[in-house]
Amino acid sequence: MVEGQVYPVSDEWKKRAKVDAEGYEQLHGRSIADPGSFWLEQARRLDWIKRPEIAGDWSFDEDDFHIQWFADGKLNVSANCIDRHLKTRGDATAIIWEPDDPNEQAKSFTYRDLHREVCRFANVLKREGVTKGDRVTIYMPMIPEAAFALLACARIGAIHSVVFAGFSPEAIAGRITDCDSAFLITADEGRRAGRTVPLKANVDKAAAQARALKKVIVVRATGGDVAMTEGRDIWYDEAVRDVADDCPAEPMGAEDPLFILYTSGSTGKPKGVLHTSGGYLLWASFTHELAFDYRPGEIFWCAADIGWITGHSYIVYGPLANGATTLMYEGVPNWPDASRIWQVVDKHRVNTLYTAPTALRALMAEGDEPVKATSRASLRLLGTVGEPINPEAWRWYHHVVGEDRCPIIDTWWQTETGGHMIAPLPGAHALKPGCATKPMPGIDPQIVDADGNVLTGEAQGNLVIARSWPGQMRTVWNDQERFFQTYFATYPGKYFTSDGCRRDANGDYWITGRVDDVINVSGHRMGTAEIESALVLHESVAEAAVVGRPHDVKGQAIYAYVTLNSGVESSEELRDTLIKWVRSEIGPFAAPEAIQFAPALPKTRSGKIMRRILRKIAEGDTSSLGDTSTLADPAVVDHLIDNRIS
Ligand code: 6R9
Repeated sequence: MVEGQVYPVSDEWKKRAKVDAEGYEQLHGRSIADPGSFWLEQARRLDWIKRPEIAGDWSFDEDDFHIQWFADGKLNVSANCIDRHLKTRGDATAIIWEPDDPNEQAKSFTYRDLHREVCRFANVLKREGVTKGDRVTIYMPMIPEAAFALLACARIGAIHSVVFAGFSPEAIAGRITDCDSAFLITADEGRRAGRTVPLKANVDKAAAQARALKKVIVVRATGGDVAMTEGRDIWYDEAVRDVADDCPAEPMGAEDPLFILYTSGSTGKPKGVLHTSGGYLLWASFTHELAFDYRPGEIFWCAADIGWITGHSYIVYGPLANGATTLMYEGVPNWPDASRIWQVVDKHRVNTLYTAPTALRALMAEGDEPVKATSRASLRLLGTVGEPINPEAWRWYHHVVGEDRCPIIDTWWQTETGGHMIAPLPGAHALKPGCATKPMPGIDPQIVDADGNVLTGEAQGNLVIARSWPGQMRTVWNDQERFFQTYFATYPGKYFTSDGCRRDANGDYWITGRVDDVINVSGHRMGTAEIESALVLHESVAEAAVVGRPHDVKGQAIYAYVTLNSGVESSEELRDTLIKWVRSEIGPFAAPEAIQFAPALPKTRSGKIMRRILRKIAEGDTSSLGDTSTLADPAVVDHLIDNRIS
């Protein structure tokens, strides 16, 4: 990594930014010295039905473990994202929607339009029997109705659980069952890069396994032909015809659940991360305004999918809470050609673009011409999220895309954290390619060694957060014990992020990547254990071990070692079958790039698979396998090296 390269805050940004270096020091200082009054003051950015008088009430200690924020406050999240803007910004654009196909018409919705659409959606949900506290699964393409559906749930106090539209029927069924969701919202089909995705057909397959499911609401998106099950499925466009345009917003406790979002961890089963109403919305709004220096009237484009936390916090909740204009894009950055993302920037005069390093690497591979063919004059700020950004991609983004005039906000955070945790503020922090720089106000990061000793000054180790913040997840759905064990047992009294981190001499934080068995493929977070579980479900497979290896565009690619049941012969055909199997068990993005058949896996004498060795072999770095003396059978390793897939 090139060190020492620093991009100071420009004079222009020093002048125009809401928070400068001194302002940041003050904000952060106060947030740590007096969190109670700091957060009660910040709480004023929301519209409360009952204003809270207590801020954080939490303890990470096992015998008194609890996390609450603004617990005596009452509000409604959808009213905060819509109704309160009607008086001053009713005719301002809330959502711009850009379709997959550039020849189709874009759409836009003012805050007043959004109010009507969300109220009508909420009234349909109510009529179908959805009530406060019910779980509603949302399996939607990137169409405006996806945002309406989230906000409609929030309006009536239902808990949404969005399942990314790339997930398979098996994955949907597992998530429906885990949170006992009787309702599901989907579309006939999705569209991406000119292809259709059979969403309703996937839901039908999932429904066969998910007995909790009672009602399916289907939005007509493509007009494609789909089967409807009498008594269970209804068309949204028919249901919405005769509902009222207004729907009162349900008063909710600040700690009432807002949504569940499933995410991968180091064990097999995805965890239902639960976020609540007041703290989450405050955090989404606060971080969106600060990190992106957001001002009314600006066009904000978060090019993520609503199926991930980034879409929840920075397409829907953060921008709309701030009265922003948020752009929602149905397609992919490089279709029909490598200029598309920049054409969309020009077409809608986007001011801030927030995307993932993997997308930038894919675009960078197409050269500078597709970028230079566009103007991009509207851009003033760029952001990245999802994985560490390599300095080469960072510099390309800065120099070619932003023409050296737009700061890059490299935001480190997680599904669990609700919003940005470590990120530069554009008017306050000098930028370094690949560095997330400084903690947001309220965030108290520490670097610890394996024994939990807190390291000071320049240091490298595991990243923990020493105190709660409003956007912190509150529990794993239905599994408080797992919540505690996963995040608070490793380093008592602290939230363990599972990321490695280095702090440099300036006190800037550099995220080095996961220290658990979670891999990041094109910004999709996956547990290796999840892919292994899927592989061993196949009748031919006895055992599987999955690791990530570096990939130029995707960041990491999936490399699987598979031991077959006795009597089963390995073949190219079986390899293809297993790749298809994983696609159908989890989703296309989880398909291994390489499957190596292995008669045995390297294990310790106590039977633990030595993943460190498997990782090295997959990377082709076999000269430094480290200590193999604890292996039960060292000969296994030679066989693996000889049969490595390059
Ligand atoms: C928001 C999101 C979380 C994991 C996280 C870390 C990695 C995210 C990063 C980053 C380095 C950044 N990560 N942003 N690593 N620099 N700016 O991505 O949530 O899908 O839960 O993934 O992603 O490893 O632990 P999620």
